Amino acid sequence: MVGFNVININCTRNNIKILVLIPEIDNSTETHLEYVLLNNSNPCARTCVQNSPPMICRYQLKLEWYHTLSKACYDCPFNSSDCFRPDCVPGDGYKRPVIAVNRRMPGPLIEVCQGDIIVADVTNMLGSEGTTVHWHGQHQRNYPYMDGVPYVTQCPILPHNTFRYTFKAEQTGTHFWHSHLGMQRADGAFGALIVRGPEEEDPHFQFYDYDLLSHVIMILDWEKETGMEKFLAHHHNNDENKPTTILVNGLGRFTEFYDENNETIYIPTARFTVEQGYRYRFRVINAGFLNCPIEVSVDDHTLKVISSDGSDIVPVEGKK
Ligand SMILES: [Cu+2]
Repeated sequence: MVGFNVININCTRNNIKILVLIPEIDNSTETHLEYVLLNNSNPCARTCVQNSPPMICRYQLKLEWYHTLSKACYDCPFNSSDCFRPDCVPGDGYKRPVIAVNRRMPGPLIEVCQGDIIVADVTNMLGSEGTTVHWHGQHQRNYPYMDGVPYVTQCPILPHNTFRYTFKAEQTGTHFWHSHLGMQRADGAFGALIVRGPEEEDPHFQFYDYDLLSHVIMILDWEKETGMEKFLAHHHNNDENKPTTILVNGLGRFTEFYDENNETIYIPTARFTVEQGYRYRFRVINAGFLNCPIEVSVDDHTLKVISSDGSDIVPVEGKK
């Protein structure tokens, strides 16, 4: 049985109000391992082994209005390594407001094993608007108040407040988390949520040699305007909904810059390294908001689709 205990409401810590809902987790048969984060690595990102104890996986997500090519980007794209500095959100090179999570877009990648408990503290630093986070693909059957649907399963998290989401990752597959309020997702408030099971329970395990986090592809239809401006123009003024560009893992090739030799350069694009002769599982997430479906292809390669919307399917070979 899983229930909820409200253990602490509106307590004050560092002047931030915290609302904490902790599910009662039946651990009579399970041992939960907690960890202390010592560096940027997350021990929950591990090989999932059958019958091994679940872990409690903690995350902090800070949503904040931010800007592409901010000062943190230094000389990006003229010095391309500057584009990968901490807190630099390059986008497609066009300067516009974004909602960054932990000053990144996409936000942090969450990678757990089925049965792990995700504890995510979401802090709203947006200034004057509410927010919630929805865990796309998780059914939340025992955790209805953790679904992140504003006004339905929770009140929006108010500015300068933190809400703790606590739930068990039950559905395996390629999922994502995203803001569920207004057009915040369109402006960048999303990230991957990968839930794996043990390889013995994966019906498609024989189809791939590698399943690496570096092969998660997050796609977003990206505009010069904010999501709300684009949506309103499309909805009320017959404006085009087709995007100016598409970001892959937050990077796009759109705005032209000229180097000292007057040659055109762009923001670096996302790169995925593979070695010839191996089969790689790519996990594709369309976080787009005005365009669906989106076609994905890899030049001179075939793609075998083994899973869709978080469910394994009878494999389909992609045709050109
Ligand atoms: Cu969703």
